[in-house]
Amino acid sequence: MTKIVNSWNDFDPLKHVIVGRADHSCVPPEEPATSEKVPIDSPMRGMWGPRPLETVEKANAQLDNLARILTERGVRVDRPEPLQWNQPVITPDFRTGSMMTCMPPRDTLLTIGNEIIEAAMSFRCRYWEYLAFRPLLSQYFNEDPEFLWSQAPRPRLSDKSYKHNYYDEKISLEERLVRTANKDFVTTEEEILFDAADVMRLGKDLFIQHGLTTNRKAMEWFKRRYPELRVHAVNFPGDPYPIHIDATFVPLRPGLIINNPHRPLPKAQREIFEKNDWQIVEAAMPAHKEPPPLCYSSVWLSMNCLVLDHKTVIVEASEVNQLEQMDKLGMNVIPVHFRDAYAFGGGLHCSTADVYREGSCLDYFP
Ligand code: DAV
Repeated sequence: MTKIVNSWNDFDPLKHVIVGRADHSCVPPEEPATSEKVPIDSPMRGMWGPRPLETVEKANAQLDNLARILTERGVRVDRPEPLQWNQPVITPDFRTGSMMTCMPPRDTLLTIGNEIIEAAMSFRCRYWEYLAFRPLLSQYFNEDPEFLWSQAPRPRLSDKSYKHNYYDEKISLEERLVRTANKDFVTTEEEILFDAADVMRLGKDLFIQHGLTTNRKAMEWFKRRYPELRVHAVNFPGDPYPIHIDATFVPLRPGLIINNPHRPLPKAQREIFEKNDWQIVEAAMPAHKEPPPLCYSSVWLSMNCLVLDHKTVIVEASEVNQLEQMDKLGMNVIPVHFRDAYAFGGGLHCSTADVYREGSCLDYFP
């Protein structure tokens, strides 16, 4: 029996990781939590159903290539078992026409030390997504006597969990920004809701983004569940669609974070970093003006990198500005083509989930 699961941050040496798969991915029908995210002028409005096979194959080729590169560097890589996502989800509380994908494992699985938590996600179409990871989690449970396998309280996702009419076609970008500034999001405080990708782990501290996919009740749950850790709510008023922290605020090594210049961390929230001599650097501008077709995420997936250790980072190969900045920041950069996977839920960080990194729970903000 060996120790399989251990990870306290996103930068200590990576030894074991899950890389997503795009098989059977669908564009989900609109639902209260997602309609908010599809911009009004997007050709994706109103569309749903299986994604074109050719795009699935291209994404899988890049995911397989990422897995190969990691394996060659000595990282153990596991892959989920996708379900047939083109099936409705029916519970006593809701019904929706299809599921989505299991591609961005970072949204579903949160590793804190020797524990992996299946997140309490707010999208109805993602209700069963954790099932794709169950064979792996079961295997870790059998192999590692210290592995804690957890699930956050399952949300019901009834109509009470969302603000209806929150979404309105006529709402302008300015109004969206006012909503973000006022912390007025589509979810209510009816139940605990969070995506794992809203949680940035830095040892003893968890920085959790309050936004469209994570509510206040989730913060309260984390505080009670982990009394030995410090939980900080963070928010980025510049983001009209605040979903996930990993294209906004990305640690590269102890003491260094890159921050999306369009979504700066507010002054009051910067204090804890500055007091502890952490440097917050504005991330380089994305190389692309638009995300690829049928993509939910913004061009800022440019900064959604996968850090392998304090000196090594994988960056998307066409993101020339980000590559150059990483180099200047003293990182060895491994460029990997990954844009074909973006539409399936995100970049290099999104598409992976930590199983094992060396290192322990350090206090970076004493
Ligand atoms: O900028 O659209 C994407 C993050 C996906 N995990 C964005 C956030």
